[in-house]
Amino acid sequence: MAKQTALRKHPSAAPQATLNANSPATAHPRTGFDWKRIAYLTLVSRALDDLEEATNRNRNSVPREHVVLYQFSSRGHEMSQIILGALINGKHDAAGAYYRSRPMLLALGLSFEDALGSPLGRSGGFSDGRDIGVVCNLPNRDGPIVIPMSGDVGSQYTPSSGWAQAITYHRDTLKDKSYNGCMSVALGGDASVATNGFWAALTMATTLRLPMLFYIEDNDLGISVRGDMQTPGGNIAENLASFKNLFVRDGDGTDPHEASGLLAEAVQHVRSGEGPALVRLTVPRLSSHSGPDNQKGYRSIEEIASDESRDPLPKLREYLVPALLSDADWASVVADVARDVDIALQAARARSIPDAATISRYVFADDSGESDDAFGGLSRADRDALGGTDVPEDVGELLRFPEAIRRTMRHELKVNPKVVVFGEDVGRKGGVHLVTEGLQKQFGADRVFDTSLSEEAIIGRAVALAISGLVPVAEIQFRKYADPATEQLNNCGTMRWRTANRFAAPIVVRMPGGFGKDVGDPWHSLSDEVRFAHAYGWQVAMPSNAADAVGLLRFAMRSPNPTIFFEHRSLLMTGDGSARYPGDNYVLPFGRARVVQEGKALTLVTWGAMVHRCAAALTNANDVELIDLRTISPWDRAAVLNSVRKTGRCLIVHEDNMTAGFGAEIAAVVAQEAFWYLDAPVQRLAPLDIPMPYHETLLASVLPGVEEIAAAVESLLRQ
Ligand SMILES: Cc1ncc(C[n+]2csc(CCOP(=O)(O)OP(=O)(O)O)c2C)c(N)n1
Repeated sequence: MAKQTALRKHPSAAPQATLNANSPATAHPRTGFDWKRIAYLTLVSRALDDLEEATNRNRNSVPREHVVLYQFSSRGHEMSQIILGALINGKHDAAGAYYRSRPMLLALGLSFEDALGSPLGRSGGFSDGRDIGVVCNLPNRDGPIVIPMSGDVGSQYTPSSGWAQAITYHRDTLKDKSYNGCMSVALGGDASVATNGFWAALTMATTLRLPMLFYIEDNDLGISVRGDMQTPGGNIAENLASFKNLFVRDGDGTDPHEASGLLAEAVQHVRSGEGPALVRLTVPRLSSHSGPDNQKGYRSIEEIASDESRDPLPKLREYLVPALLSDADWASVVADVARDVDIALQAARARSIPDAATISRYVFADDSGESDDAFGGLSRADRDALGGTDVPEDVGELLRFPEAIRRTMRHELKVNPKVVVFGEDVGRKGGVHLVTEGLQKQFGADRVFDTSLSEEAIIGRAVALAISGLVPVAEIQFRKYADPATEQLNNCGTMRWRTANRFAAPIVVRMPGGFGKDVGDPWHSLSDEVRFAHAYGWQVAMPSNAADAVGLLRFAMRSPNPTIFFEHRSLLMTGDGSARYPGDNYVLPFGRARVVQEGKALTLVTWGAMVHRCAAALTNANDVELIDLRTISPWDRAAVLNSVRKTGRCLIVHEDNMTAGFGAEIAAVVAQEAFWYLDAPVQRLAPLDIPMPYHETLLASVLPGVEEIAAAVESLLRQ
């Protein structure tokens, strides 16, 4: 049974005489709020839900002409969200929200036409018809934004805490006064408090005392599962009573007086710089979970009726009429809403169907100049001012691979105050691979910093920092440990596309992986780079040497697209990747392969540390063309195809799994595009789908070795 409005106050709550003593009927409307506007928007939200939930009985209904498959009603949640929205008014405030948050967006300035046009899948709006209409976003250069939402429950939290950290960086490090008093808020349901994202963000916000509010709308239901499955006893506010550095409030989200009091108090706490707050308000869910859900089997008629009696809308009317508005005033607000929503509906219906010819746009930024309009990343002017050349200096000293990366970050930190470098142990220790050694000492702990042990928080934070205009360079300690951040990584990669270029989060993720010096194991030696090549919207660099690492990392740090920058462990641990420093301005664009050795008899394609094994395997094979791809997204198809058209033979070597490894992609392209030039089948040499083992002997038995590569070359040459 859904919890009723039982009011459980946090024990440390300051006495709230007016909150408890006055029922909505007797309390005078709280000052400081534009209650008429709150009533108007609450009624608008209700009217939008009415339209979308109406069946064909209603001639005017939206579903009549277009099935709104993903309708998530805000009925019951809307009033307290709109009250909260009225408090989110700082120039650089941001909200991280979820599918039931449209009322909050209305309060932050979402047009009613967009609010209806997006669920209809029409052009314009949140996503130009690319994403479901309840997954919203709201760019705004002069006021609060809504960070692009995702379909994954709980994924809104770490970008929200990341935005709170971005506020502190702009305010304290870049000395931008317009960030003073700004805050971030994350909205979530009671089930979302069970997610990794919630706890990762809570840890971040409380340890760093960030200006962030967690607003939990507790309707005691996930889809069908009750709140006591998500947190013991079903009340997250009670359970967080003793959480350090967290101001907690708990109350009734259907009572306008109480809800406005608790939210105002929490917002004031956050804005004053005291640290984060969490407000849990109980609300009824007055509809099914979503369009396709009929509540059968998990909610009785009595339960539904009991929730109906908690509808905040009549309570709001009772609170405002006659104390603040007359009956006639209320009626006139109702009439205004009907008129305005109808105008919006006609306009939304008149919007065109999205143009399918443009569907591939904005997976990546393009050169049209329009990509610059997206909210996030460096401006074009900032990037141009940084300059750069793709011609390396050839007089630089010989550098090992880790030093090359460190030196590049050091230079970029020096010339660009928007660069921040962070990850687990990257600060005082300088990273477990010592790549960031000395950087914190030189640039300070606000620019080079340690994070909590949460990869989801590292990437979610990076996303928000990038949206705020910074250049985040996040380190994931080992490739395998990016697994917990998969959701944030995927959502980062699709952001530009799914918001139709309204937002982008060009982050750089440095990630060591692959076999080490005579050592491997399933955790520290995973390579699996193909997963990122397969993910949408990511650039993937796999440098084989120090000079390329410098140019590719600098390119990534100035790019409008997100990048996975793979640092091979054997190159971090040995002198294999040493090369001459190509200079502080060297920028190597992605998708340009390097011909390591020219030849006419066979094309050998590889990348990363395998480049060195392949080179060693060719000591007696002078006529083999060795191609180092350098990047696998994008990859230099032209270089490979031109070479194969010349040689007629192609061997691909990599350390990632054979099955569906990136070699499979190359082989397919070569087979399709250069079939008539081939004198032999395309060959691949890669581990046979076995995880990396620990003992040296076992490792050697799994990885392609120099002799094996030489034998494969020889065999293919004979075919
Ligand atoms: C990571 C993830 N798991 C599962 C789902 C499917 N799902 C969508 S909403 C939902 C329930 C969420 O409930 P709550 O957070 O309480 O919000 P409410 O819908 O009650 O407002 C579930 C399980 C999802 N979208 N994302």
